[in-house]
Amino acid sequence: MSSLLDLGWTKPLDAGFRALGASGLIAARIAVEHRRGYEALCEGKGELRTVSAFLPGRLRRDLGADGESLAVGDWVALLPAEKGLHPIAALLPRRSAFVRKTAGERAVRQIVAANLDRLFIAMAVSEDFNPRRLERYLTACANADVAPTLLLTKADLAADMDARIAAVRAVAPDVPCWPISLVTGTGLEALRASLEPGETLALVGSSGVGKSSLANVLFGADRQSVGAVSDHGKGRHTTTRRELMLLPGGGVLIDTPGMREFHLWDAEVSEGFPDIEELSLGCRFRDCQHHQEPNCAVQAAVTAGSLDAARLAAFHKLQDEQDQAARARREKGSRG
Ligand SMILES: Nc1nc2c(ncn2[C@@H]2O[C@H](COP(=O)(O)OP(=O)(O)OP(=O)(O)O)[C@@H](O)[C@H]2O)c(=O)[nH]1
Ligand SMILES: [Mg+2]
Ligand SMILES: [Zn+2]
Repeated sequence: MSSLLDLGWTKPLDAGFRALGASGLIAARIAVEHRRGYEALCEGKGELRTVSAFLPGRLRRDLGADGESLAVGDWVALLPAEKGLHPIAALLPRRSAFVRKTAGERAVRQIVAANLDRLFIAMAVSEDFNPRRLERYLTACANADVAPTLLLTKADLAADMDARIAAVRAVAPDVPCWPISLVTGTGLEALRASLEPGETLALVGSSGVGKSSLANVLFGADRQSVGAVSDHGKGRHTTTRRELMLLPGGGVLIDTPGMREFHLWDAEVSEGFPDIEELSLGCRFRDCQHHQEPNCAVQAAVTAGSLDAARLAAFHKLQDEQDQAARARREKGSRG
């Protein structure tokens, strides 16, 4: 028998739910977002069931006024169903939100998943492998207070796994990094053993790296469609929507569509670069940008060979992106 606890229900959520005061409300977790509504998981007769829900205009406007929207992983209070559809009465307090800026011209904040405990960043050891992209994901994690775990997928295709791991360690010395292969079974036992009941996990990464294949292994069933070819990556996405599903041992996993690019939304870049942050304590100027300033400890580390110049360049690039985005937001704001 499954309950809200398996979905990640907590004491603070319970308190938030009770504080709403109204009777007849149903606690539920958003599992899928459709064009016109949502699927939510809730308790019914001692079991978990899926119900359809919609966001009434008033609540949508209230959330929108705070720059918010509803996302997969959110906890909500539902009203009793009207013609099979539950109106959403309230959004319960969010513990965390993993966000990105959508790709393309129209830059908007997109919540990839809400109320996460851990984020599995799936990166294949093959062509997909890219430490610079990893830095972006890790910076977003640090800003969202979500613990990252790197899954080096398709480990069976690695020509030199030690070199891959060394490249990861250079940008993420403290992040758990697990080689995973569905072909040889590498890493699966440890991954399963790490799952905690009631924990909320999400799988993110490029298209075709094996997220849904891995999700199916963890679900112990073919819940998610899987790409037919082993390395598509040419803009074809097999998974087209985010979906939260219950794991056999309790806890939930959110599978997500592959992301072609990962752009940060309103992030503090230094949080993703603790090594540079620490070095900068030795810079002469408090507000040193680590370019040409005199007595810059960060530049000194590059000269001494203890900090990779490419990593500092990546740091500067992300910071420029964030500065530009902040300017654009201010201009948009002042234009109304
Ligand atoms: N060699 C190898 N192939 C794998 C492994 N895991 C998955 N694949 C293959 O990779 C392809 C893509 O897998 P998916 O699980 O659909 O990838 P995805 O990350 O969910 O892709 P999107 O849904 O498009 O984001 C499939 O053909 C899988 O069989 C692995 O460990 N080794
Ligand atoms: Mg998929
Ligand atoms: Zn400096």
